[in-house]
Amino acid sequence: MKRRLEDLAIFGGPAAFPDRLLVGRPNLGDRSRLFARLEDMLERRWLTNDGPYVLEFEERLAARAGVRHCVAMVNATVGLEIVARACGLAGEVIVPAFTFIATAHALQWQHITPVFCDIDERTHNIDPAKIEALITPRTTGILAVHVWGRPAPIDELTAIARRHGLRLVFDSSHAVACTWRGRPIGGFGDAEVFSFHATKLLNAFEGGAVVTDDDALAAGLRSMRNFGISGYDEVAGLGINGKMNEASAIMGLTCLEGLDDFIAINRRNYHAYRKALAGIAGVQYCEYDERESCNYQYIVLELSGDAGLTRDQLVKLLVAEGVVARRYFSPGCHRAEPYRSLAPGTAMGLPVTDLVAGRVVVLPTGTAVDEAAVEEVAGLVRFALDQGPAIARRLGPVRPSEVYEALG
Ligand code: T4K
Repeated sequence: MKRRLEDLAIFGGPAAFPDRLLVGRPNLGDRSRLFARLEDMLERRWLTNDGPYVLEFEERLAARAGVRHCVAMVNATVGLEIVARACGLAGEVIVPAFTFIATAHALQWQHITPVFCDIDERTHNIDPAKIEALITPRTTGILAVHVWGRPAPIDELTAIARRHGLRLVFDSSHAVACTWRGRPIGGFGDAEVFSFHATKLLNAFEGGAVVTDDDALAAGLRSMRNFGISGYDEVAGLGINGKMNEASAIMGLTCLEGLDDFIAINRRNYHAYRKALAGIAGVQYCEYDERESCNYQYIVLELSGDAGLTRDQLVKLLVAEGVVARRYFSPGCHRAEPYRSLAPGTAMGLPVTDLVAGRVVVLPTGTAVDEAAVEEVAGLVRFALDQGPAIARRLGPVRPSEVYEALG
């Protein structure tokens, strides 16, 4: 435990985590099950293209999400691109800027303009009250995000989409195993897209899936995912290669079996952090609604102006200690290229996104993080903020580009 400023690594003390504690360490399932399935895959010599493990993964995911169709993809970004095509999205699509850049890129990559909407300061999700002013004759849909796995305002979004004849798709990358009003995320809007990237609750090394109850849409997704091929030597339309391979499905299936354990560990860490960080001036802890199923995959702090340190000062200090906290999602997509150059005006119009993006700190959790580590990280945060003004004076201002300099 650090007691004096000199104990802090940023001022020459030893790092609390010399081996580094990272956000996003993968959750790994049972290795023997994984290897047995991989052996079986090799025996079969069937490695991709609708193999038996992909089909099993799709079936289990569809059942868990309570939907008729699950179409596994190579990753969520390609899933978003394919669902955008299959839904006929074109022109402009309304999307929050407070999200991972993939949400916006999936549209722009297909020459669909992402029209950035501001967020709700309390939920970090798209603000439905600001959507209708952004609708133009070119608008074809809304792509909302369940940020941190906390459901987007589903009722309001559904009503707006209906009223204006828009498609509604959810980027549900964060929301595997979460519910809204007791119903699993996955069954809302026209379709939802999950990510199974290594850093996600459920990982398939890389992977994603589009889930939907719409039979025609599912058929379109399956076709587009496989070059539009409709049979031996027959191509029915335009498509791309969005297929998940068998090794990914095997990892996904194995992690699916461990999912409840992963969530229990995340939940334990969430509560341990909440207890250890309670009552620090200027710090707000991002809470989950425990009347719902939550996956607790993101531990998010928000630092306000009276925290004593700026967000970037705190993250730099943590990085020096070996705690590689992250600033998801800073800056908002509207301030990243190409959007900053394409539509410089939007930067002025997203004050809440800018505010939240300037405050957030994501701390490490997951199965690689035990309670002792949580205690230590929370102790560092508490010490740093208790000593905020003294540290800030000694550290001086920290520019965004300096925060991760120590990592090389
Ligand atoms: N929509 C949303 C809302 C998303 O959050 C994401 C992905 C997507 C769409 C797109 O989904 P995919 O197409 O990827 O399926 C990471 C992930 O790469 C990205 O998938 C994820 N969001 C995002 C939130 O985080 P970076 O740029 O932060 O990655 P990187 O390399 O810095 O790694 C993150 C942390 O995880 C580091 O602390 C290192 C650690 N890590 C990473 C990997 C890959 C490991 O410990 N082991 C690993 O194998 O984007």
